[in-house]
Amino acid sequence: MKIGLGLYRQMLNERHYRFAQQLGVTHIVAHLEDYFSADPKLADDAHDSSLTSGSWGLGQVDDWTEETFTTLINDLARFDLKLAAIENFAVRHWHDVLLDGPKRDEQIAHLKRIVRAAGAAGVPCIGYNFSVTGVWGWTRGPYARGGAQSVGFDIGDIDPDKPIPEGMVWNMAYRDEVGPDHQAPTTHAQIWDRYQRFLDEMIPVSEEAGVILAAHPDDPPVEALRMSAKLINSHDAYRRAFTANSSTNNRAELCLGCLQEMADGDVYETVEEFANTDRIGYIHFRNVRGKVPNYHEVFIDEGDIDMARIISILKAANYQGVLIPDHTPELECDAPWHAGKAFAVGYMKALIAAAN
Ligand SMILES: [Mn+2]
Repeated sequence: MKIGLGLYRQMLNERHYRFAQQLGVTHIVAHLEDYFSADPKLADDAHDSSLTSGSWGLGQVDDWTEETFTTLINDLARFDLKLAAIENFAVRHWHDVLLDGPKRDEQIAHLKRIVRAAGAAGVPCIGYNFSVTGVWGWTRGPYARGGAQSVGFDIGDIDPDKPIPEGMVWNMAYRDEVGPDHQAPTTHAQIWDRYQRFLDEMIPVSEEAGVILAAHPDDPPVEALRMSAKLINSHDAYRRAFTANSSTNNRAELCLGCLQEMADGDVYETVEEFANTDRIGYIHFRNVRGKVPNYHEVFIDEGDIDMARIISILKAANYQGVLIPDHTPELECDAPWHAGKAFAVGYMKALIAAAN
């Protein structure tokens, strides 16, 4: 088992590589796009000025080429860090794959070029979230220990059927003007058909390129939001994703928080099953209290999941992959993002050391 740190695009700089190295993590999961405008949790992080300062970084990434990936891998190597995965395609890469729009085939061809470039550079894994709504519907409040600000999902606090304006996916505009009309609803059958075609075309390329494709579950894992059906919103839906394409290049970006939030299933049984069948790309290691339709994200050591039990299951399955801390509640200090990650990583290191 290895511990990594997820870094957003504006954190891909020397300062954050040193931070990771000082925490004792060995791997980085990198986001190459800026999601700060879309995600309320990240929008708050963006106000933490300690995130953006650094002497150099990857800079603006317009296209994802072999050179982009090689530059990142070489930068990390200077700090004895390895790239575990790229997390998420950009919305501009694949909005019509998600929506079955007119540019769908063109965008699939581009995604294939990205996967081949990643493979040529030595990127082992790309995580993705096959979702029309993206992360939407959270509320914020003092949900974690000591009143720490965190995110939650409370179905009574939102309008779950609020329509998506045309021109948006994942809370982000993919063209200059959005609306005035609303996007057509996406049914359960439609999202699974789109996903099946995505797997059919992408997994063979991922095998040739030697790049694992790892699916994050829906967050929040409800049936539908904004009139768009969710794809991986239950333990059984995750299993169905692997039945849809049996290649072991088809894996999970296994988010323990989302798994626990799901209405069905047992998080320990599912983790054991996926670890023993080579279905884990990498793991988002976080904790939560409650399930859909009402739950709160909490500190790693206060939620419903027994994190030590998860580590012992992974150890028994001889899991050799990477775990990264995922969202954390904000610790009240000048650098809430860094403090939250440092607390989670320290806790993870201790759990692994104790298991060994
Ligand atoms: Mn996650």
